[in-house]
Amino acid sequence: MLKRRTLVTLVAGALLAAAPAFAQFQERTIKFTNGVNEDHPVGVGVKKMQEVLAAKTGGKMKINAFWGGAAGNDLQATQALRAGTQEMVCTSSSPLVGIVKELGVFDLPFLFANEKEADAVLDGPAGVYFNKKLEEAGLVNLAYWENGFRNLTNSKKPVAKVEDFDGIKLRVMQNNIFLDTFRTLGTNAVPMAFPEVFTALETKTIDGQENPFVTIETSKFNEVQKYLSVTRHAYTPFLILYSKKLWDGLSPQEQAVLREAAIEGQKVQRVANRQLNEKSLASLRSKGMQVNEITPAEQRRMFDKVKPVYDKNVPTIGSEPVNIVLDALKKARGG
Ligand code: TK8
Repeated sequence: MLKRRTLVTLVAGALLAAAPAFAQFQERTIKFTNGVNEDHPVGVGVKKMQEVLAAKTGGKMKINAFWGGAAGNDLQATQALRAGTQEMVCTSSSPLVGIVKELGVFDLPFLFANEKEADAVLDGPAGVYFNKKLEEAGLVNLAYWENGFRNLTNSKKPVAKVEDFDGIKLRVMQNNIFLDTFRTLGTNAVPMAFPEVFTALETKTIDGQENPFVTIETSKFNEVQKYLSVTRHAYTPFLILYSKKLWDGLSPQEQAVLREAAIEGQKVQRVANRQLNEKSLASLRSKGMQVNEITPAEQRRMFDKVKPVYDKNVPTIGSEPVNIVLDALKKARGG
């Protein structure tokens, strides 16, 4: 039997031994904002990040997450990161083209065919290339997460073929390539930040919008949208950004643990998103949305119609990022 004093000494010794393990970490509360709601798989990824941080920093580093655009839109948040007044944001790449023009590649219509291609591009040298561009703009990208393939919804009419886009007043992200694409397809496209979309749809200021199934469902757009068309016209990745200004003030251990947490988060987030994708489509149907599948032939017609968008926008994006992505795609397609 251990004497009481021995036990106390042992426990105290263990505590002392444990303390230096977390000495490289400071008490930090990291502000993280995004536009989707917490039941989006981004919530699964953030929860994972919180768990990793709790375990690896002895609870010293914490993420305080704001959902549903409650703390402003993603572009404002990204500017706050650059200014060093906010730590983190999860944002689509598209609203950031005014900051990093090279990201416009991801807005080119019908670029990726499936998630496998997206992963191959983003997790390879192309992903590293964009991370470098982001860093030059004051943004550290910890990982690429997934929003998914974007699909059209509207409250006006079923859209099954190219001609049906005509006359729909459509919200697009704050992004010239999306504007160009959807104007070319015949819609009256207007740029708008994500947190304003639900109300604009509800008040019929706009007829439609485009987002992946999971985002449509978790943002409840089905409550104000009748028609869903499976267009899969773009895959615009989520970026998990950290303010470079604030990043540079972190210890190497803090930086390493944040990167690790974002990659652990990526794994579970992508899995959750992909599992939910088809379920969300079924669920949107059962909640009353009328779904139009787009035939491959019709998707081809859409692609032919928006081809001029490539010619017009590639010079602005730059041939370097476009070629890097096209090369990565070629490899992914086994060519
Ligand atoms: C969420 C946005 C959104 C995006 C958009 O913050 O704006 O339509 O697809 O999912 O990043």
